[in-house]
Amino acid sequence: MKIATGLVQEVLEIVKKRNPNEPEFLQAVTEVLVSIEPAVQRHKKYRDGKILERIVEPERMIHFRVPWIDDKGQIHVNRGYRVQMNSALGPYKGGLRFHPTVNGSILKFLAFEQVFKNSLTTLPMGGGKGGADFDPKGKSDNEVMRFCQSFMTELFRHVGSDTDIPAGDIGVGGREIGYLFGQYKRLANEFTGVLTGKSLNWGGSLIRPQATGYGAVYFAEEMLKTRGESLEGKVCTVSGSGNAAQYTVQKLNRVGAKVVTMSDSSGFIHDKNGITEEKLGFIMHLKNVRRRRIKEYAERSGVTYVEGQRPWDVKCDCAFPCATQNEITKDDAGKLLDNGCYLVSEAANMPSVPAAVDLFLEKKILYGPGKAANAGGVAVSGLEMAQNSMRLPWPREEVDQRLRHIMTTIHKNAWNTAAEYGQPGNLVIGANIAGFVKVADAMLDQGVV
Ligand code: NDP
Ligand code: 2IT
Repeated sequence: MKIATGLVQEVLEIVKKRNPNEPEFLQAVTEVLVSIEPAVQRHKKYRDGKILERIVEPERMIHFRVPWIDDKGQIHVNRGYRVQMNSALGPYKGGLRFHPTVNGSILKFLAFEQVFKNSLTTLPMGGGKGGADFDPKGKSDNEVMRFCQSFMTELFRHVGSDTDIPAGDIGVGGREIGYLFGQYKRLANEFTGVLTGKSLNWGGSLIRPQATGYGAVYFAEEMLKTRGESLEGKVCTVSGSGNAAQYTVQKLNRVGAKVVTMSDSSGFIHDKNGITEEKLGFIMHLKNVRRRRIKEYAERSGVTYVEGQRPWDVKCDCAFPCATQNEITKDDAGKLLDNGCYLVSEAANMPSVPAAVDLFLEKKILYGPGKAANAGGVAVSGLEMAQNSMRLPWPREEVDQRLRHIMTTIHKNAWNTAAEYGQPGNLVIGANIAGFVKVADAMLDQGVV
């Protein structure tokens, strides 16, 4: 990564001092600030308006106690959060993560990324993120419901369809959104689009479940087009086996690629013959209904299962990280490159450590950073909000076409911005500057707030 200088270095020092022991937040802020430095140097108005100093500070951050009772009658206490990062472009928008590792640093990094990602979508959404250090694994549906009800009992006073609209992320899928929505409706006495990712028959949008994965594949197609190529016949590795991973694999199959790996936090499966749509059906049932481990796929079909490892040393043309932050280390990036991988499209948020990103950029492979490549999820959330406001659902084809158009636009915008700043092909710089400029200009328009 380029070394920070001048103003950026000063702001990073403040961020470090104000947010001790928050490595993920610092990582995300450093990456963005270093790459937008040329825009800040070019435009005095951003320096005079103290945009960098303001943009790194959440507008509001809430954390709260979430007490709940398990099936045996035992009381548990978790910590819930909502980070309302920036509302220059619209109401706060971003997912909720339920995972035992959740803390302020992780949610602030995610909320920070969300601000620029949402700006790139072209839709009117600010950025936020929330969640809890609750682990849904091994909990009954009733326990998850009681947890969600307790969580929303506090959160409901801070959110609303024109204020802050949460959605899913790791550990929060259709089931959790349902329980959260039910409790919001009961407390607020209103049926509004306060959450996205809702079920189809009560306000959800077609294609929202698919959107993150489909979007990451559409983004990969746009990157390949710049070299006159397509995904047909490409061997792809995918990590994760949740929402983002499942629909990445589904779309990759449909465009003629071959997916050879998927994973969960216990290990990865390697199916040389390809995880076809039929085999994916088994994984979807395994993960979404039975909620078991990916290992069972290997046991059933006799393919390789590698315990405790990630899939990055498996030979591939294209890699789609779909699990979590920092899942591609510098070593992993080296292995990917040595094995001939020349495209990485990030469905997960910040899955590559900074040194891995540096390697991808240095080798000039096609690299789509998360805030661009995975923006399809929140983009269709934005389309769900539009449909809720109109009280009219759009057909599948319309939402899918809009999603495809948004991903193409994000790629074009990042590509053109990179060229404008003398870094052709560098989508990190392109996405960060393009996302930043819109937010910064809106902040200037709205005064010192
Ligand atoms: P899910 O909970 O549906 O799936 C998460 C997957 O990642 C699971 O396979 C899980 O394994 C694995 N995983 C989670 N944490 C870890 C970890 N610490 N180490 C290894 N594996 C892990 O979440 P999503 O698919 O929704 O989210 C995946 C990624 O995509 C996240 O980075 C999220 O922020 C990002 N994203 C999601 C969007 C959405 O709309 N859902 C939109 C944009 C980005 P296990 O089951 O063992 O925990
Ligand atoms: O990281 C993300 O963009 C998401 N988890 C989706 C957020 C949303 O509001 O749909």
